[in-house]
Amino acid sequence: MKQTTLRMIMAVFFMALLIIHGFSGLAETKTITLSYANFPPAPTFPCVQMERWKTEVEKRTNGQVSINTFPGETLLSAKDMMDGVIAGQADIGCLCMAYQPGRFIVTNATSLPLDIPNARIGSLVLLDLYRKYRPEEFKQVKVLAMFASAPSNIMTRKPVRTLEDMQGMNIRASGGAAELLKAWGANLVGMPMSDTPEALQKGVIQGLFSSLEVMKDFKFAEICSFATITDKVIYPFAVVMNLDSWNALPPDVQKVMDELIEEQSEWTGAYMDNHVQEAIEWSKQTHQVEFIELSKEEKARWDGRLAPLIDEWIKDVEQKGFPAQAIVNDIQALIQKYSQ
Ligand code: 3IO
Repeated sequence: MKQTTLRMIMAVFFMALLIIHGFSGLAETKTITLSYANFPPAPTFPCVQMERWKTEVEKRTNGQVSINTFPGETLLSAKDMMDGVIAGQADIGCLCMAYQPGRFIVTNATSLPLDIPNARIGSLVLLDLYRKYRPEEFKQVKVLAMFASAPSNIMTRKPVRTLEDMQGMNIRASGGAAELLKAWGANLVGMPMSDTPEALQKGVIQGLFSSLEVMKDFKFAEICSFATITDKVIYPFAVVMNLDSWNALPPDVQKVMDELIEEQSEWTGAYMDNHVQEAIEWSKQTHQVEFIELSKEEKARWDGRLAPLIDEWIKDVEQKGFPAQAIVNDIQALIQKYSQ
């Protein structure tokens, strides 16, 4: 009798174990699906980093999370990205902060002519700056990564060898980069990168000011036979997530994404720097693009035009109530830190 009772208790115990295990198994297999919106086409670097992040998250969560990516403004457009993510039209979105300079004042300070040497350092500087200041405009989202393009160069249909060559030319840029073009005397045309291929094709613009990998990724080398090397100013990007979507994630998934923030930012910068080199070679080989180096005297003239920009920015932004001088000092110190 005692034996039987013991066996029964054991049997009930093991059945309970099986049921509990079965349920937790079910919970594990229930996948979380997230949408991730992006503005440029799939082959470009913001989308390459998006696919890399998707792969890493899916792998590191053992398939618990599944990401659906939407490149090329198929879910949200370049300028709607931040508001679209806040409103929950996408769970995650990748945006270029230079397209809304007044909205992202602190992070866009990385687009001042402070000579960030490459995209890897730019990305690390930008992420640190964000983490130090935690600007108000990010309070409604979770930041998943920040990264920078490589320093910008002028890509044009006609050669630009002197400041005079650029006068009267319509050249496209956004944010901080646009201020440089104005200082050099070009006709600035402001628009997101996603609108640039059509504007170039139609002749609305005769060139653009951005990082050189676009010569290959957007095939701009087919139209722009010349690139003038300035190596000035990056464009800052952010990957943001809807706060409700973030708060609904289990802690282990949040941990995976948190641990990816810095790694993803640095990975993207390093990818960009390598890809620029590849695109330069491709543009020379495939489309005989001429890369123009400014003479020493000419470069001094170009740099001279930029000299007032930082002080003007500090004055303007101090008036808006930001610690502008401290922000500039921090960026310079961070460039030093990551250049060692
Ligand atoms: C950029 C934006 C989208 C796709 C590729 C890109 N390479 C550099 C940028 C920087 C940028 O946002 C811009 O508008 O030049």
